[in-house]
Amino acid sequence: MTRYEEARERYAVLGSNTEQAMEELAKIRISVNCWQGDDVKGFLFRDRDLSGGIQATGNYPGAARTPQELRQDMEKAFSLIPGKHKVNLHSTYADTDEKIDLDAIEPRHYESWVQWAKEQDLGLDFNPTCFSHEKAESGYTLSSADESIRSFWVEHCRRSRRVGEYFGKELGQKCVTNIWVPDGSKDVPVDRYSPRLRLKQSLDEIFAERLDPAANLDAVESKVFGIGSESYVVGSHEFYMGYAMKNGVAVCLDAGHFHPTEVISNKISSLLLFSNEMLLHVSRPVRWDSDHVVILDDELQEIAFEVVRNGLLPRIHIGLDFFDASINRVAAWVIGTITPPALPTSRSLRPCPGRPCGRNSAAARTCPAASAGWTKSALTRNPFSKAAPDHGKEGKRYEPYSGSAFCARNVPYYRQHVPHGLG
Ligand code: RNT
Ligand code: ZN
Repeated sequence: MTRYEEARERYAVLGSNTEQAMEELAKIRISVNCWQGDDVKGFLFRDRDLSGGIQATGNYPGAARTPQELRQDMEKAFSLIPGKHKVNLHSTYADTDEKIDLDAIEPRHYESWVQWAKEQDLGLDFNPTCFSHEKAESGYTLSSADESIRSFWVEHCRRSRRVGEYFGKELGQKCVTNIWVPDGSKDVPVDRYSPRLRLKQSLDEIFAERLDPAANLDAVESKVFGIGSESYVVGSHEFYMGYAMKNGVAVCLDAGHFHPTEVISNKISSLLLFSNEMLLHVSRPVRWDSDHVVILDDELQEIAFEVVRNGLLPRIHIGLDFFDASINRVAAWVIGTITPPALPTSRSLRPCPGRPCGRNSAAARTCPAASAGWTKSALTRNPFSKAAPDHGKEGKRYEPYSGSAFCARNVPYYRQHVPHGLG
């Protein structure tokens, strides 16, 4: 009897059908964020720094520099991730030689992405990019008091929705077009009301055009604070909750966008009583909205319990949102999508299943020498390493990077440099 068959029997005793569970699992398309591959730079404005109060820290080599490199890196990541998924694009990832600004984007600037998605059997999601741009320098975009700035971003978002609809129609899978704006202020503002009024007006203008709901789902993403917007964020949770409920758009809950002890797992069951669909940005805040690579921690399990136990899977769009430039970016995608239990938390700490190098087993992360090479980072710590002495032997099945993201030359996989063109 294989270990799986044994597990299947034991689960059956508890009333769980593992075959059925895996069938359900195979239907879930996770929207993998393209921006992990190049530190949120995009291709339209390569020389502009990331702004908007978000940061990709680290200087690990190998960030993608072109759409071709990014796609190649994502193909590598998807080759290590079971299932069929989606890719989440920002508008700045347009693949074009034209010098266009964000108020001029059109579906044709994303044709190569659609072509690639068709070839790879992937879906696509989309995001207007209201940051890293000279017109976002004041810290206000859709809520700007400067009409020329506000209308620029309205136009950008209107066009973004059309790109989303184009994706949905071309690929026969609904595209989620998610709006997040960084608008807010570092210190206590005199007037909290007017920017929110303007944001509401901008959203009304953006959503005025009716698009095919089978091809595009609009979502709006709130935040409690960002770097430089510590005291006031225009698009707060209450703002977007109210807007979404009244106007029939979806709410996006990002796990890193709430107070440190506030969890999104406890919001899903309320939100979906009043809204048909929602978007999750599965992220991992570490003390703040730090966008660490997702791991299977207690909150992620709790989110999954909420979604699955309440039968909400068909109404929830699961997207990833992390950008860690300090580790191997391909490995980051793999880790963040299959979410190995990397930390000894109360629920994820359990005896080693004895499945050497099994995918998605924490033990997989220590090959070939189970105890060698681990440093203090959370992603590197492995509570199981001593319990499974045969991991090293089994690990030899794996080639250095080109064969697997998990094992190479005693070096934890995410510390390896991945030059472009491998794989
Ligand atoms: C920022 C939001 C937003 C971005 C991406 C890049 O705080 O989480 O979703 O991370 O759009
Ligand atoms: Zn997000």
